[in-house]
Amino acid sequence: MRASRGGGHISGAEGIYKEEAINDMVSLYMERAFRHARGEPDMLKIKVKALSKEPLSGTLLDMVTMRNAFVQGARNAIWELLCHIGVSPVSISAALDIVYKRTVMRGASIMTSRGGNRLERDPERGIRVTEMGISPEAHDELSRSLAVFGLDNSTVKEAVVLASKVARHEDVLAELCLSDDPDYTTGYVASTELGYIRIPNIKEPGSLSGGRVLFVKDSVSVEGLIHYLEKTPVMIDGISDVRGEVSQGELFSDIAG
Ligand code: WAQ
Ligand code: MG
Repeated sequence: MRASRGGGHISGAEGIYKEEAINDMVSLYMERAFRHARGEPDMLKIKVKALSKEPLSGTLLDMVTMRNAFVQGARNAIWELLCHIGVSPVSISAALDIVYKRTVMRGASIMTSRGGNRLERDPERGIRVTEMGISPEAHDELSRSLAVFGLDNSTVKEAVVLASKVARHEDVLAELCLSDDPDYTTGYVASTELGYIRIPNIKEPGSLSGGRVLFVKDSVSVEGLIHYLEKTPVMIDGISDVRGEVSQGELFSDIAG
C-alpha cells in the first residue's frame, strides 16, 4: 500500500499474506492510510500480487530497547552503535542528515559504509523493501513475547520483520530507522551482529522527519541487492530473543564483551 498527498509520502506498508486474509489486510491498510498522522492522502494505491517464487526463510533479529530520554542521547547512541559495526564517520553523518531531514523519502537510502556514497538510483524515492512476511506461528510467538513489554503492535512487528529481511543479506552491515510519523518517536539501529536495538526519543514529538538508511559493503553488487530487497520473497519463520529495556551502560558493556 502506498498513500500520498500532492506527491508527498504519507504512508506505506507491505506484507505476505494467505489469499483468504487479503480482504481484511486491504481494509486495514486503507484504514491506516486514511487515519494517518501525516495527513489525509489524495491518492492511495494498493497492489496485490502472487508470489513469483517460494519465499526464502529467515529468522527474526534479537530485540532489545535501549533506555534513552533525549534526542541528543539517541544521536550519541547511533554514533556508538554504528561505529562499532564498522560504519565510517562520513557515512554516519550523511545518514543522520537523511533521516533527520524534514522531507521524507518513500523508501530507504542505500549507503556505502566507508565512502558514504548513496547507491539508490532515485534519491528522492529510495528503495522500497517488499515481499517480506512472517509465518502465522512465528507471528503468534512474537506477539506473545512483545506483549510482556506492551509492544505487541503492528508498527513494531512490521519494523522488525523488515529489518530482519534486510539484515539477512550478506552485503548489508546495518540499518538506521526513524519513523516518519510525528507521534512515533522510537527508532532503531539493526544489524545481524547486534540485533534490533530500539531507541526511544530518537526525535522530538511532532517532528515530520524520518527515513531509513541501509549501510552496505563498499564492494556491494547493487543490482543484486536491490533485486533481493524488492523482488525476493522472505518469510520469517523463526523468532529470537526479545528483551525489555536495558540501560545504555548495560547494552554497551554487552556489546564490548
Ligand atoms: N522499504 C524501505 N524503506 C521504507 C519502507 C520499506 N518497506 N517503509 C518505510 N520506509 C522508510 C521511508 O523513508 C519512511 O519515511 C521511513 O522508512 C519510516 O517509515 O520498534 O514506523 O513506516 O518501536 O514510518 C520503527 C520503530 C518504526 C518500531 C518504523 O517506519 C519499534 C516506522 P515508517
Ligand atoms: Mg510512517
